[in-house]
Amino acid sequence: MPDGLSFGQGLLTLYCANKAYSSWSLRAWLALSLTGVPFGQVVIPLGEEDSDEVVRAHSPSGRLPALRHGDLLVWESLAIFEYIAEAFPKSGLWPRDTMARAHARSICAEMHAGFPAIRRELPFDMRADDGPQEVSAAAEAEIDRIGEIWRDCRRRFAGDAIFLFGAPTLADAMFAPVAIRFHTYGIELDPAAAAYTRTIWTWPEVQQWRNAAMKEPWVKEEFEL
Ligand SMILES: N[C@@H](CCC(=O)N[C@@H](CS)C(=O)NCC(=O)O)C(=O)O
Repeated sequence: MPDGLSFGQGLLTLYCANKAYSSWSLRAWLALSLTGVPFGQVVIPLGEEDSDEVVRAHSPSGRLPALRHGDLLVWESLAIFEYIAEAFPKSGLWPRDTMARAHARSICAEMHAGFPAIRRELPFDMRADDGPQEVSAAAEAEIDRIGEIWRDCRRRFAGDAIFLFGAPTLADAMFAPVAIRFHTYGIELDPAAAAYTRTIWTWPEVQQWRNAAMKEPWVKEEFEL
């Protein structure tokens, strides 16, 4: 039976916010793309008069992304990750090895819950070309911690491959937006972190998302640096 069909849930639709600004939407979109399964997408621009109402019609939290699979609705990025991994088990979205999988879940949870200085000082902006940015000591410490996460994963689980656990997984989807920030804001990185940042920036799916972001008509200064 093809991957996912046992769920029999009908159409998959991802509700995203602006591709230019929504790091959380990108994560869910990358996760779905990793399955290779066709899915629909609806982009709801934030910062418009009716955005709140339209988002709430599709996501009870009032935040995006949200994923509809037939009658089923799932929101919050980590819940979406777990649902997709469960619905498409053959796609290998989490590493197969138990220890690697526990590690991947830990770093995804850490990314999901943390790194407030990076979020505040380097807002996600797929179209940014502001050049090198000065950041606070708090952001520097978070950048160092991310470098440590990437180094540790690659050393322990990646072998010669370029993603965190060898083949691309949900962990790469989770860390992609921060690597994109490092690229677009010209953050100085050690060679290993710079190499992983390049891996993410040149990931064809990331470039596909960027091309769509470049075509979006909405420019919202409140979301930009
Ligand atoms: N914890 C949520 C965060 C989602 C989130 O903050 N989404 C932003 C877009 S990137 C949003 O919907 N913002 C709408 C608003 O704040 O009104 C998740 O993991 O999915």
